[in-house]
Amino acid sequence: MQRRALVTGVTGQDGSYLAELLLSKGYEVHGLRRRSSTFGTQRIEHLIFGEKPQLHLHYGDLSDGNGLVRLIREIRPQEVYNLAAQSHVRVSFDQPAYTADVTAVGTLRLLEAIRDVQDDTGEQIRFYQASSSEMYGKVVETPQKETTPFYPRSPYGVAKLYGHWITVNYRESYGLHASCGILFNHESPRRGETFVTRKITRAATRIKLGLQEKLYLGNLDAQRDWGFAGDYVEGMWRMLQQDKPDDYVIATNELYSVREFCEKTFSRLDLDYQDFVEVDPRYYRPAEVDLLLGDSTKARKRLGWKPQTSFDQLVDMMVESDLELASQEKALANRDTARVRRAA
Ligand code: NAP
Ligand code: F7E
Repeated sequence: MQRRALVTGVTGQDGSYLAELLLSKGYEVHGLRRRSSTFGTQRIEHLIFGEKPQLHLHYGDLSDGNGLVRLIREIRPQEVYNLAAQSHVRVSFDQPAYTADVTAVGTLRLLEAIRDVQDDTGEQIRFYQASSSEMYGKVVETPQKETTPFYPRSPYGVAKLYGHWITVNYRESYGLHASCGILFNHESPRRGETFVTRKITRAATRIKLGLQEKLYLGNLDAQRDWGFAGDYVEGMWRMLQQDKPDDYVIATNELYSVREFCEKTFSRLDLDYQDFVEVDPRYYRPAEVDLLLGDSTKARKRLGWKPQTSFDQLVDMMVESDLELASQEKALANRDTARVRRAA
């Protein structure tokens, strides 16, 4: 029997990779999309257009509990992956209540919808919650593993901690097959452009082609455990294939600083980052997370999961993709200049 999955946050970085993975495994895949004045489906266009659309999109929002119940009743998924969130840490300081409503209470609304429909139909719905290493925040031990106490440092981290614990609580209270993936930072050419890695690869490639002069960043000394998003969605899927639900850290177990990410990216383009990168305190956060380093031993042992992409390969992949994007931008700019010259 073909399995059905619902992915919230399907238009985001992870949603697009997870949808591809599930489709490759033969799932019927449904995705939740928000209404927006623009399309917002760039990352999944290859899955929704074309001769045979593969991905079924539904309008919905984590702030609309009734809509979630209706949708789950209609789709009757066996697996639900909750990837939707206001996911930007810096933005969560500007929009703390909104972040709590979507990222924290939104998870509760989805769990309630699942519980309602599961009770009515008697069919099990397995649930994945996108928990985050941001919950460790001001870390109390290094590296961080499943048993490390949490100490969130942002409204986002606090909201994710609520989503995490309410998922654990619904598992323990109602016997839901609900698992949390505590994922450390993961990046890709599809990463949003305001997260630091993509901001760096986008700017460095534009600088290389003469489209930009400087790159303004905040704390260059912050250290992160950066993996490839395409590898991490495999871990999400594996969690829901286990007989028993549980929580797992997914990480590379390697640490680099923002400064090292800059060095690596610019040198890949034969440039010295020190000539182009400037610190702008506007990008500092009211409370910073200095270091996040994961220990993914449990996922490696129990799920047989491990990262397939090295740090260097990740940087190469992002630089190559953004160089192509910058070339297209340059070609367009040249064409427009030629058009203006002809018209003058
Ligand atoms: P992302 O690219 O920012 O995607 C977030 C997704 O959530 C988008 O599809 C977005 O829709 C959707 N969304 C936002 N608000 C919503 C709402 N009110 N109702 C329904 N959908 C909403 O994030 P990502 O990097 O793919 O991360 C996926 C999940 O993992 C997030 O929950 C994030 O917090 C968590 N996480 C990420 C990382 C990481 O390093 N990437 C690490 C740990 C945990 P639009 O496209 O319309 O904006
Ligand atoms: O920042 C520093 C910044 O925004 C990383 C989300 O996916 O991962 C992500 O959250 C570090 C921080 O990611 C700039 O201060 C310096 O220390 O790329 P980021 P994040 O905050 O770690 C976690 C695991 C999630 O769950 C989140 O959803 O880089 N930094 N200069 C900067 N960061 C940004 N964004 N922009 C700068 O200019």
